[in-house]
Amino acid sequence: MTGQDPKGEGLAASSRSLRQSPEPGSVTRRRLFAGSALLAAGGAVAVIGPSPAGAEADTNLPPDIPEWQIRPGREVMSPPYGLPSRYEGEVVRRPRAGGAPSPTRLAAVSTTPLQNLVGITTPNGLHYERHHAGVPDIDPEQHRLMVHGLVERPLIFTMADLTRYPSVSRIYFLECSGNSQTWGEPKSELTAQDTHGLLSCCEWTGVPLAIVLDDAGVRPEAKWILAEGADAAAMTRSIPIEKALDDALLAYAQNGERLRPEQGYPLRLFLPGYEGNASVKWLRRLKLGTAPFETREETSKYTMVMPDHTIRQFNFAMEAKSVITFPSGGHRLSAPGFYEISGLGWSGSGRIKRIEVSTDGGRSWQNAALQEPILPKCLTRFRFPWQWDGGPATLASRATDETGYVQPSHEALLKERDARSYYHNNAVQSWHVASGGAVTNAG
Ligand SMILES: Nc1nc2c(c(=O)[nH]1)N[C@H]1C(S)=C(S)[C@@H](COP(=O)(O)O)O[C@H]1N2
Ligand SMILES: [Mo]
Repeated sequence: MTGQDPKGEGLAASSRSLRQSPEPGSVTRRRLFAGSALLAAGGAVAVIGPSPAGAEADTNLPPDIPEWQIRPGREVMSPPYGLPSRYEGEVVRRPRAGGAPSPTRLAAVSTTPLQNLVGITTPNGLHYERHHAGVPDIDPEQHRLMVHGLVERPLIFTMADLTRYPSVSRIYFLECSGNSQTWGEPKSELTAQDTHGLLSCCEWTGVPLAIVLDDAGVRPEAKWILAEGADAAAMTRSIPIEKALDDALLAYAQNGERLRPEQGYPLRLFLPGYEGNASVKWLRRLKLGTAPFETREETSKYTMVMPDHTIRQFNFAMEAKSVITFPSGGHRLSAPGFYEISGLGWSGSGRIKRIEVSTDGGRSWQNAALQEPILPKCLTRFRFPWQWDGGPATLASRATDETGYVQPSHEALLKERDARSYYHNNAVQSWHVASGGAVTNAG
C-alpha cells in the first residue's frame, strides 16, 4: 500500500471481496444489528439481510462507490462561516408547542432541540431565546457599561476597557424559570424541545463581576445591584451583592466566539445557576443600592404562588432537574432490543450527584452512569443501558444534587406550590413508549 489510490481501485476491490465473503461481527454486534447490516472487521458495513426498499436502484450503497466519492466536493470557505449539513435541517430552534402562545414574535421564546443533541454543549445557533422586546442591533464601539450608585468611583466602561480585565471561561447551563409549563394534564404530542427546551449550556467567557466592583469600590451599605439591559424592554433585575461577589460574570463570549446578538451581544450579565431572567442581556448599567429595586420582573413576574396563596419573590437558584432526551416525545423505536437511554441533569445549587432512571413508570429506579465532566451549575449527561422487550414502557429520570436535594414528582411539587404557580417546575418528566415504538409525552 502506497497510501495513494487515485482511481479508488483498492477500495472497490475490497468492497467486492466483502460482498463475496462477509465477515461475521462480534456476537454483541450481531445481536444489536440483527436484520439490518453487520459490522465487519475494519468498520465497513456489509449488507447481509434483505436490502432496504429501493436500494437496488441506489448506487450509493456498498459495494458500489457513492457518488460523493467520485468527484471533488465544495471548495474551502464556501461558506466562510460554516453551517451544518443540509441533511440536519430539522435540528432547529422552534416556538414552544403546548405553552401559552406569544401574542407577538418580539416578546417570545424559541427552544433548543434537546432531542437531537448529544453531550452537554449547545451550539450557539441553537441556544434558546427569550426576548421581551426583540433583539437589539448594538454597535460594540458605542456600547457602554455604567457602574454607579453606592460605589466610591462611578465608572463607565467601553468593551475594550472591560476586556482588559482578567477573564475566566466556565461551562454553565442557562434555564428560563418558565421552562416546563406542564403543570396540568400532559399533552401527548409534546417533544423534549417543547417541555424542556428553554435550557441550553455553553462555555461562557467573561470578567468576574467581583473584579470590576472591586475597582469601583463597593460602599459597605450596598446590598443589592440593579442590572439593566439596553433593549427596548429595558429589562431590569435586582441581584444580591453576595452573588455579584461570588461567581457572577460580565460575559462577552460563548463557546469560543463573541456572544450571539440573541444572547446579549456585546455584553450580558451571567449568573450561574440562577433563573435565566436574572442574567440580563445587552447589559448597560449596574446600580448599587441598599435594597431590592422591586422591578416588574420581580414583582408582577417571576414570583411563586405558595400553598397558602402568599407570593414568594426572588426565587433565584434553579432546583435540581433532569430529562431523558433519548428516547423522548416524537422519537420512534424501530424494533425491540438494545437502546441507550440518555439525558441531562442539572442543578443551580452545584454538581449533580446521582441520576436514577425508571423504565416501569416510577415503580423501580436504578442509577444511570454520569458522563464526565460533572461540573457545578452545568448540564451533566447520563446514560442507561436498556433492553426494550417491545411492550409498553414508561421512562423517567430523577436527579439528586450535591446538597442532597432530590427532584420531586409532580404530586410532591404540587404540595409545595399552589397549582396556579407557573415558574420553577422541576418535576420528574415521563415518556411513554407504545408497543409499536412511538414515544409520547406522559407528563
Ligand atoms: N435585556 C434583556 N435581558 C434578558 C431578557 C430580555 O428580554 N432582555 N430575557 C431574560 C430571560 S426571561 C431569560 S430566560 C434569558 C434568556 O437568555 P437567552 O435568550 O440568551 O437564552 O435572558 C434574560 N435576560
Ligand atoms: Mo426567562
